[in-house]
Amino acid sequence: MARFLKLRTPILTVALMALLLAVLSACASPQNTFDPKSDATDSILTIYILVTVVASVVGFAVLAAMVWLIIKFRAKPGVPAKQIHGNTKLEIAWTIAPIFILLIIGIPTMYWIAGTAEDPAPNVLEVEATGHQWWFEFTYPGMGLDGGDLITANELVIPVGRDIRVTLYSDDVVHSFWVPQLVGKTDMIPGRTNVLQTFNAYEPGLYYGQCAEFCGTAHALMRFRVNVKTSADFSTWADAHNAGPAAPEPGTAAARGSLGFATCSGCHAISGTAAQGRIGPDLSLFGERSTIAAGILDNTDANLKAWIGDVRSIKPIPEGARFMPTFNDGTLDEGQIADIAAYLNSLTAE
Ligand code: HEC
Ligand SMILES: [Cu+2]
Repeated sequence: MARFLKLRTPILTVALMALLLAVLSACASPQNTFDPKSDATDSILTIYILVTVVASVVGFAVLAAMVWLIIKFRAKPGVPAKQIHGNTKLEIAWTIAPIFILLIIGIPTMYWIAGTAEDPAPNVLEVEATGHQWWFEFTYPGMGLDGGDLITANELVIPVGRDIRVTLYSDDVVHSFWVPQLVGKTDMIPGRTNVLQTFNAYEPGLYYGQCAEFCGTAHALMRFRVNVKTSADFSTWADAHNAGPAAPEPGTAAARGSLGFATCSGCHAISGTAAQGRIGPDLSLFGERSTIAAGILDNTDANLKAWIGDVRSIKPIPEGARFMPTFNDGTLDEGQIADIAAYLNSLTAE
């Protein structure tokens, strides 16, 4: 029994670890940095593997030497300990060996770091990303109507196979821009312009991004998506964004909602319409978005209605003029909220 008690802790630990392994290995891993989907994250992974392999070799070598020394020079009854003072050969060896090890790590690392400063391809797509408490805004200079800005929010849409260069700004506090599978991670600092390493996405898809610098109460809920499209789909999206929505059919929920949206247009813009507010996220082509509320909820009718009704039930947003007000306090009734939701979801590229 006593023996079993002694054994219990290690057995429990091993069982727990096995359970964790089983549970975690079933996870979908949209933020897995071991599964890079761009040239930028590919080189980050290469450096990571190189450093890990070298560090493991050094670690095991030191451990093995230690075990060997402990056994060889253990206390033996009747044998007095040998007194040793210095060993020039050994000292030269353990000075030179680390120099080589650091060169093995340092040269390739420097090579890739220099690569991040290389000029991008001439057809590079320039995007500006601005961090707000607690959402992301994306501006494509020159791609909007009449050579103006095309602006979207919380879903960065980019073409596959083309160099992308993102310039980073912040509107309030320090945020950080991170898309683990595509590019990472650079701070967005108020009053300072940072430029993200140029990256080139390998495949179309939806990639997870998030703010990686604590920025206030809703920091953990400040996410976004990168929607990588084929170049044809990217152009279709940009054209539809600029063209603005077709007028909704009279008498439908969407038509009523388009009128009700006047309540919101002081803060939100929908290109091609009278709504041109810039305090909150641009909602053009909102029906194309996969998520709402800065990437935390799927874009479903129920979630959208809940968000419009009471944002504070979803995000800890302080009461204040610059944030979205609560609307189910009598400002809008359920029917009006449903109509506005229908209108927003009718904003698609077709
Ligand atoms: C006082 C300004 C203000 C008003 C008025 C306002 N909003 Fe917002 N809205 C915001 C801000 C700021 C955010 C970003 C909040 C966040 O995600 O942290 C936001 C976010 C949203 C989002 C999520 C957008 C996204 O990209 O995930 C939707 C949808 C939305 N608002 C709809 C509405 C509707 C519909 C109305 C009118 C009934 C409205 N808003 C009125 C400021 C406003
Ligand atoms: Cu942030």
